[in-house]
Order: sequence, then C-alpha cells, then structure tokens
Amino acid sequence: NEHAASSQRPSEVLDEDARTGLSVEALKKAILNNLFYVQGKYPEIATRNDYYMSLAYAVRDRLLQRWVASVKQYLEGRHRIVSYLSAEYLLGPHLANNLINLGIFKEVEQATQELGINLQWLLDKEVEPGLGNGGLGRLAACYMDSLAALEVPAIGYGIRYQFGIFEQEIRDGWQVEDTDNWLRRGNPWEIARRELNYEVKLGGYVQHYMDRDGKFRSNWIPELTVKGVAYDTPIVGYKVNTTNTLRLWKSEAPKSFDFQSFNSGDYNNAVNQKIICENISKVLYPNDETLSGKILRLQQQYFFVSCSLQDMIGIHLRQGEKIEDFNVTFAVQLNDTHPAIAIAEMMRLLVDEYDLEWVDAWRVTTRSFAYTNHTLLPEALETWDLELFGSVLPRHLELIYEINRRFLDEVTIKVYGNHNKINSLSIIGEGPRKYIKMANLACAGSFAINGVAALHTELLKSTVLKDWYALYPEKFSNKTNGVTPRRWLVLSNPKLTSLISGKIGESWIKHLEELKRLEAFADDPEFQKAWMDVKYEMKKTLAKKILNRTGIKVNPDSLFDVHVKRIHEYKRQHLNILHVIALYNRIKKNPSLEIVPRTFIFAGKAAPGYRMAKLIIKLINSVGEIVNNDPDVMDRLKVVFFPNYNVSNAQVIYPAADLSVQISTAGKEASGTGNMKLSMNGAITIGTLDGANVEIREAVGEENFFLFGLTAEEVAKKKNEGYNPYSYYLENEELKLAIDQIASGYFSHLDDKIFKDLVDNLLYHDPFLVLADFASYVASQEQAAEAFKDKKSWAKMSILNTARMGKFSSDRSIREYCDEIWKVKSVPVHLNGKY
Ligand code: H53
Repeated sequence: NEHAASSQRPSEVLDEDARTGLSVEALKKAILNNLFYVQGKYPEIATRNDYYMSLAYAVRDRLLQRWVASVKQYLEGRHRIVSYLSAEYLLGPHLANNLINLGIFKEVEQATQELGINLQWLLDKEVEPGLGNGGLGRLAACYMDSLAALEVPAIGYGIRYQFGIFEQEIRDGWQVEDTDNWLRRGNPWEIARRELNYEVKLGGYVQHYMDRDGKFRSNWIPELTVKGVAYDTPIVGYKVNTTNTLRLWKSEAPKSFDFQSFNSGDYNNAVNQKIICENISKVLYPNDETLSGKILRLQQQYFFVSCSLQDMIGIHLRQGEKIEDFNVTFAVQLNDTHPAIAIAEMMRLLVDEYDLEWVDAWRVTTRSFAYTNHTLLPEALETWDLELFGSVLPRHLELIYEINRRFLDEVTIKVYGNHNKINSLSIIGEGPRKYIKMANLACAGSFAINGVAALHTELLKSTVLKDWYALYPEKFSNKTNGVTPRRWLVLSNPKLTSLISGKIGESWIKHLEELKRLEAFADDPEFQKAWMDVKYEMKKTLAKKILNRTGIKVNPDSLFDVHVKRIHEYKRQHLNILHVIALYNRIKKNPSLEIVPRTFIFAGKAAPGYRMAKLIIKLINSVGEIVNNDPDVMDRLKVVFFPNYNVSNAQVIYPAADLSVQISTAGKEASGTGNMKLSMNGAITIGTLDGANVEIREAVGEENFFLFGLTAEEVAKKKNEGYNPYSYYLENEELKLAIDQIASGYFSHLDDKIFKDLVDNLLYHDPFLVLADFASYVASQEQAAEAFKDKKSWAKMSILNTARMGKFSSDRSIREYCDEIWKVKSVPVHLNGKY
C-alpha cells in the first residue's frame, strides 16, 4: 500500500473548525457547506435527503478525526486488538446513534432548527443497513458499540451485502418479501478503501510437489479468483474519542480477469465471470437458525474470512512483528460457526504461504481463535457436504483431513478408543455421504468456547458439546449476552432517559448497574406517575404508527402485550395466538365479561422458505381480522401484526410495551436479547425458564416476572417418555375449541384447508410442546392482567425491571470477554492532546 506524501501537516487539517467543531455554529456551517459542495444544492432547492446527506457528512468528518487518532494510537503503541468475525451485523440507522455517542444530539437539533429544518425528518430519511437476520447480527452490532465505549481496540469484519434482509409486506395476511436495496441512495457512513483489497481463490484443484530443498509443497490452482475490497464504517464510542472500524468486504472481479478473456476474444465469458464474482457479496441469506448448505453461502463465508485474515496478517507484519506472534497482536472471535472456516484458512496461510511447520502453525492458530456458540438447535449446527466443500475449497479439505487426523490421534488415547466418542468428536461426519462439522472444527481450533446465557452454556456442556467439555473443561465459559443502553434506552426512549437522569444523573449510561439507584423511587407515587406518563406517551406514539402502517386503531390505555422477534416454531407465536383465541371465546360466551383490554402486538420476519412460520403469520392476521372486527369484542381485544420488523421499528415498539412475551420452549432459545431490551424499557416479562429469561428473573425478582411452563429438564423428560399432544387437546376445553375453530375455517372465511398442516402438526407432533404449556400460559396471563389493574403496583414492577437491568448491558458482556477470553486492555485515545 502506497502512502502519498503530503506537505500539509495533519494538525492543520484537524484544527479546521467547520470540519470538526462541535458548536452549533460550526455544525450549521458544516451542513451548509456540504449542501453546496457535496450535494451541489442551495437551501431553496434542497430536498430532505440532501439535508440528510449534508448532516451525515458533517457527522462523518467528526468521526474521521477521532478514527484517524484511534488508528494512529493503536499502531504506535502496538496494542492488542480484538478481531470480531461475523457474517452479520444488524446495525440499524447510524445518524442518531452517532449524534448520541459524539454527545452532540442537542447541538445538531438546534443547528437544524436554526436552518429551518426538523432533525426528525432527516433521521427518518436514513435507510437502515439490515445486514443481519436477528439476534446474532444485532448482538454483533451491540458489541461493536460497547467495544468502542470501553475504548478497546477492535475491528469488526464482515460482508458488505448489496442486499440486506428482505423487506416484509403483509398482503391478504401473508408475508410477501421485497428486496432491500439499502444502498440505492448511497451510503454516507462508509469509506471505500479501493487500495485495500485481497484476492481469494475458489474451486479448482491442488498440485503437490517436492521443492528443491526436499520439502513437500501444495499449490492450489483455483477455478476462479475473486477480489475483496474493504469498505470501512467508523464506530464511535459513547462520549470517548475511540472510534473503531467495521470493515466489510465487497466482492469484485480482479482486474486480470478482463484481460485474459479480452485477449482470447471471449467477451461474454469475461462478463459472466465478473457477475459470478460480484454475486458473492450480493445478498444476505435470510435464514435465522437454519443452515442452508448452499455453495454460495460457503463461498461467502470463506470469502470474508480469507480477506479478513489476510488483512490482519498484513497489519501484524507491518508493525514489524514475526508471523509466529500473530496471536499476540490479535484475539479473533468467531461469532457462531459461520466464520469457522477461518481455522483452516489460517493453517493454509501459515503453512502454504508463510512456510511455517505444521505444529508451529497449529500452535499460532489455536492461540488466536475463540468460538461463541449461539444455538442448541440441531438444524442450526452447520455442516457441509464433503464433496461440495471440496469443490469450493479443495486445499482446505486436505487441511481439515490433516487437522482431524492429528486431533483424533491425540483424542483416541484420552477416550480409550471409545468409538462413539471418537465419532462425535470427529470433524468429519460419516454416513451415506460424508460431511464437515463446522462446530467441531471451531472447537478443535479454539482456545475458548462460550455459550451466551448461563442455562445455554450448561446445556452445551451436558448435551451438544458434552464430549468436548469432558476433554477440555478449561476451554469452556459462559458469557451472557447484553445489549447497548445507548441505542436501546437513550436513543429509543429519550423521555424515560431524561426522567431517569433527572433522578440519578447520567452516569448510568456508561455504568448500567447504577440504574439500581432507581429502586429508591419505586414506591414514590410522584415518580410512579411520571414513569407511567412516559410509558403512556410512548404507547400513543406506537398507536399512531400502528394506525399508519396497518389501519388498525388501538387504545393506548389497553395492556400492550408485545411479542416481537423472528417467527419460528420454537419461539411459539402460535402459543400466543391460541391465548388470544381463548380470550376471544370467553367474550363470545359472555359478552358482558369484564376483562383488562389488551392489544396484542406481533412483529417479525419468517425465513422465505419456512412454510410453517409463514403460516403462523397468516394465522395471526386471520385471527386479527375476526377479533378486531367483531362488534361483540367492543375494542377489548386488538390483534396487530406490525409489518417489517427491523431495528428502526423495534426502537418504537420496545418503549411502548407493558408485557414482554418471551415464551420459547425451555431449552431452545440460547439467550434472547429482545427480552433484555424490553425489560430495560420497563416492560414486565411473561416467560418460560429459557435462555437469559432465567437470569432476568433472578435479577428483577420473581415477584416482578410472570413465570409459566415446563422447565428444560421437564421438556426433555416429557419427550423421552413419549409426549402426546392430543391428550392435552382433549383435556382442555378452551384449547380444544380454539384448535377446532382454526381447523374448521372460523378465522379463514370457512376455508378449512389453509391451516391444516399447522393444526395437524400441533395435534400429532407438537415438537415445541405448545399444547403442554397452554394451560400454564393462560393462567399466567390471568395473573398479568390482574396485576395490570393495580396501576401503582404495576408501576413499581416496571420501575424495578428497569432498575435491575444493569447486568444486561453489553458493556458488562464485553468486559467479561476482554478480561477472561481476549486478555485485552482499553487504550484511551487522545485528540489534540485531550482525552
Ligand atoms: O443469537 C442470539 C441469541 C438467540 C439466538 C440467536 C441466533 C441467531 O440469531 C442466528 C443463529 C444462531 O445460531 C443463533 O437464537 O437466542 O440471543 C445472540 O446470541
């Protein structure tokens, strides 16, 4: 990489007020400047989007100043760097978040106002980068925020998908997908680093030969070479100078390509090859918790991992370090198995490209990587058909065979030749077709393995990774997930934020445990009222949005029962809807029934190929159509499916929730993070003992949590004994009626076929024990409704939920990763001599 010499000293560039000043005047000047020089407009003809871009560039200049300072300081000091490898980052809009972290929200609000524009209009212009599916991608985004807030040197590596998660529309009650062309109006937050690019080989075959020194060598002759170009997004920490890099790779055709084909006159082939290369980073696979086994997905994973490792090695060597010391410079975290191919790629780079001996290469590799497991669901544990794998990564297949051979040699002694154990530990699965087990590759090549909630880690150790735990107990630890209070409280709920800060100051934003001090006001009637007033305001705001998006009018005085997350059978949105139907039937039976009015709010995307999940969406909308329009109901119940659940919509929904619905089958949800965000915003959870719910209940106190359902142990036992859902159907009248209605077409204009698969699945299989937990759920919901009637005690519960959420800040999670896994320290960054 060349560096152009400049006669100007950096400080001359940095001091320029209009570029980097934080005063209202400087910001105004910057916005107008950008309007003219970047957008080519003047105020009279500028659109809202022009102003959005001008403001975004003004903010970016301020980020860049801190970013350059951070990079300089990291490199000069030779500090240890965290490298987070993740196929997904579900960032959400940048602008408002950057204003908060830079501490200039108020100033920009005033600057825009003085220019005669409304900041909210501009914030609404941003198209959010939806480069993730759900929890896993959003976790990566929260962790990037916390790494910067804690002043930890870090790089996030991933893929710059041209199309992110699809946009969801609801037509006739069904989910319809539309492409997410998030880059259509440009992206002011990224900087294309054209000069930072790497070649990545794909396909082909491997030649073996002996070199002049008698050393065996391998030469991978690829079928295709693609180029990865770096696109950097600065991630600034909350009220610190630290600005880290999110480096996403875009795939392109290498230049040499056009030449070859051009020379041979095969223009069509050249164009086709270009398309094949560009396809690799084209689109995010829309599956959450299900593997797809598709060639393109493997290519994506390998593509971004290879670019990232080449980049890290470059950074390491440019500091004058030896390749053998790579693991001193970098701690590399694998976010699930999606980047696990990094283990084999690291071996290839070290052995084939940097000439290390196998044992030395393996030592460096196994001291560099750590692996986070995010799921116990067997259908989500990634495997690759061995033949397919070999067709994409022939050299890696050889390397994995060798890794496995040496590994099994070592293990066989330890397990006294127990074949079942050897099979379970092997990286290669046997069967009609052989396959590669990515979780086993990740475990073998990592020095640390963690789950994402206490229960999940325990279940990992006792089930899915049992044999690994028996051999390497010291590698295992738990790192309960967390979420960033900057986006999920300060940004989404500014009114609650100022109420809290008015009582206990602002330091809780960086030290969330300090929310504890709110407990002192939990019984204070005035504070309770102010608290519930904020909740009411947020419910009105959401009610407006609901009317606008769905045409459904909801009552902000009703209990907002909020179930928002990806649609999946294990998350049991159908258990929720069965409860809705039960309440509806109680009203039908006794029209003068006095019940707590409720608004059921659902939101979430279904993977486009997941039939049952799409059917559940249709069922929710069908039930809604009947319930919402039945005059007998008299507005006591409303069912809303809020379309296109994404980060922006979540920011409006969480603050308005009274009840947080977290009802997955115990043992299935690894952690959950929406549960944390809702509780932080003062919603009370109705939930099973699953994932992080267990720890949330411990933190907020059992009297502030509505518990129901079978435990993970009871679920396992019931399944072992032979679970019979049909008996639950026969025994529970309300359940039977609800299911019979669905089956008979009561909610579907008498169409009795549409929900048949769903009904049959529940009655004869019910893999997620919906029917077994139904009675207990309904009973628990009755308690919740009863509690909601007592406004004072509800307010107290709500305050205590927020007050006791300190543990669930992603700052706490990241601190644990730093201290216990990565062994990295924070590096405060100074700007012009100031911290
Ligand atoms: O990861 C979240 C967890 C959540 C879990 C989720 C997840 C994905 O979103 C995708 C794949 C996967 O294996 C796991 O379902 O429970 O909170 C972050 O850890």
